Amino acid sequence: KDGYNLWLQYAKIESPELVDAYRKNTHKITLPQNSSTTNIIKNELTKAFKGMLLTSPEFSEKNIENHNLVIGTRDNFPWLIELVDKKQLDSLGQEGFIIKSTFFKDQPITVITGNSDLALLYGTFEFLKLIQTHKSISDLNITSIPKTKIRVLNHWDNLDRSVERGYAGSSIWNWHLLPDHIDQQYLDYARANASIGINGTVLTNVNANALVLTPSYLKKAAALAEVFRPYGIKVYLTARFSAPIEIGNLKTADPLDKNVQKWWKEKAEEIYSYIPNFGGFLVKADSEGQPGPHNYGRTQADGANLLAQALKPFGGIVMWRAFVYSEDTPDDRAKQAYNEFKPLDGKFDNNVLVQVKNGPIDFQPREPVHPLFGAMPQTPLMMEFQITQEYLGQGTHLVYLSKLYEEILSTDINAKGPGSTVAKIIDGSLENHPLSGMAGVSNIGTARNWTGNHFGQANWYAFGKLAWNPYEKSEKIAKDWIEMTFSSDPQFINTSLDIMMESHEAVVNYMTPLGLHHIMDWNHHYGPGPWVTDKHRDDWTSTYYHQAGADGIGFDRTSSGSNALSQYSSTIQNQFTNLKTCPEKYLLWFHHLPWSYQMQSGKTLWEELAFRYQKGVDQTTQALQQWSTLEGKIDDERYKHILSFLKIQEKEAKWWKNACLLYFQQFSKSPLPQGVDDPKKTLEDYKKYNPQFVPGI
Ligand code: BDP
Repeated sequence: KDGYNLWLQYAKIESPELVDAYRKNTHKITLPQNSSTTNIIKNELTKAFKGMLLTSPEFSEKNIENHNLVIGTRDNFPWLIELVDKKQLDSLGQEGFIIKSTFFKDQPITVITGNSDLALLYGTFEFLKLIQTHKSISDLNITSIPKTKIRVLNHWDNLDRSVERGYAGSSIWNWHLLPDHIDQQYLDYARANASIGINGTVLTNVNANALVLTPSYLKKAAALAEVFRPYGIKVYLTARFSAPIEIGNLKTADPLDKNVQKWWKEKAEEIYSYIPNFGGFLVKADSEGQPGPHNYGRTQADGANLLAQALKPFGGIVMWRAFVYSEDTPDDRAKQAYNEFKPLDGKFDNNVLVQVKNGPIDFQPREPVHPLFGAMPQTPLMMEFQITQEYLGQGTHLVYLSKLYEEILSTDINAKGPGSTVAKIIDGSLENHPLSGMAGVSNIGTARNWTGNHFGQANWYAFGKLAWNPYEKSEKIAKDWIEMTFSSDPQFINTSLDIMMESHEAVVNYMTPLGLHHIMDWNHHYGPGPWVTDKHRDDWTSTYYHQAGADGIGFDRTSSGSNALSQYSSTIQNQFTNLKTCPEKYLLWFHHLPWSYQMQSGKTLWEELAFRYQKGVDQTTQALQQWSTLEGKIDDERYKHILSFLKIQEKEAKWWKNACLLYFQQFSKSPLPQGVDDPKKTLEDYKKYNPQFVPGI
């Protein structure tokens, strides 16, 4: 019970009635062995039923008489066409599946079908989830088709096995021992991802090292690709734009240079000779020191198309990141990606997706939606969420990120009238794009439980579920996850669910309430640092973002300020410009307001800010108390691990609250309102704390 098995615990089911019902429906399984994927299905079912039902099902490849679970494609069982409508089957594509309770010659059976072995694997995991969550399996009629095509993890893993913004140990890719040694963890990784529908992995950091494109590393990547293939997972690599210079001995990486184009074409051919099902490239260019087309006076489209053309003959794609901003540009950082990319709409090749972070700055605890969503109708836009909690307490704080993801996906950006949600943009349905996708910056490392914090697993799980179906609800996802991972005890489920569902609002409250952002400490991004100022880049300081002074606080992004609001649809512009209709959660993102400004609650802005910080602390205290009531409900190992992390979180929530309030109080010059606890230390004390040493607050 160390968490290694993630949500695939397959814990023994205690209720004899349930066990009986499940056994009746699963003890004889028909499953043709076509491929390594069907072999994986067989092993999964064996493992699952042994764990949950203490049985070993009987398998047959063909025989259906007296069998009760039939798993196969139309090619395996031509009679399926009579049970499942042909049109319906056709609509499933290669990954969708159907699970249906039906009859075979008067004999009740459950059928799991689809158009590929991978679809059968996905269907099997869904079927097992029903049993893991103690649902009835006697009257099923489920059709599930992924809404997005490319569902990838982005590993920010370096070749030396360090992980940029990783808080769960080292990289799981052991480059030193690859390709000769295939670690069991690679298989377990692929299995876990397949169980939630993830179908791709970018192995390397966006701050890329060109060496990964050299033959010795390609052989290693190929070994991983081979392990992942039966699980439906493609390997992608990050491409360093200057690779033709660094590993190709060319003098330039100019995208319009014939030799550069030739170099990438040959490189693509070489990669495919090692990895026949290679997915393509992810690229960070012209950003934070990474080279890119700007170096040659070219556009982002010139850069992306260079790689797209090289990959095209092999069916590969380019995920070109929109995270482009520069200290040399005088404009508000929040506006720069839009300024750069919007004019290029329609200029990208059709195997390019532009990958956009959920918000316009950088994975803050809360950001409004990125203005590029809805602004590039001719270009497939891919969502980039961060699963690793760079700005949200990293490895220690319990934050269920699905709420953040859902908030963004369900935002109506009104690009084509009401109902134009971000989900519809990223699944391609709003503009009928055949390509679509969602990327999640991975939180996985060598930690025994994969993610450091046990609840970090929920964010990996939820990302997969939302990539498959961006309309799914966080609460449902969390409930399933808790039950699959921990326990079916109703008190356990309800209490953990409460903690998870509150957790995102809590972290926003104790870190960056009311639309504040980017006020974390320098470089490590862990604790508070509203005082960070005077660095070599203004747009990496806190004072640039909060603008606190005697006159008030907040970044004016209306027409009297940076006018970032002009990048949104007129509906959003009007709503957010007007102080009466701007949601308070985004208030200081868009407005600079006096400390005495009256909030909806009737309190002044200063008082409200103080109360929000206090509320965040109180929410962590409550989570800790709630968790304490669960002792004995699950194994001690995970219970205690989580308990100690919640204690750290409570302490650090106080650190955030005290440091930020004391800092802002210098400008508001008002006392803390009643009900807000007095800090025990001075601002100077809090400034000295660092993540390695946070004393009692
Ligand atoms: C920021 C991280 C930095 C990443 C960058 C990116 O601080 O480490 O390289 O994003 O997304 O959040 O490229």
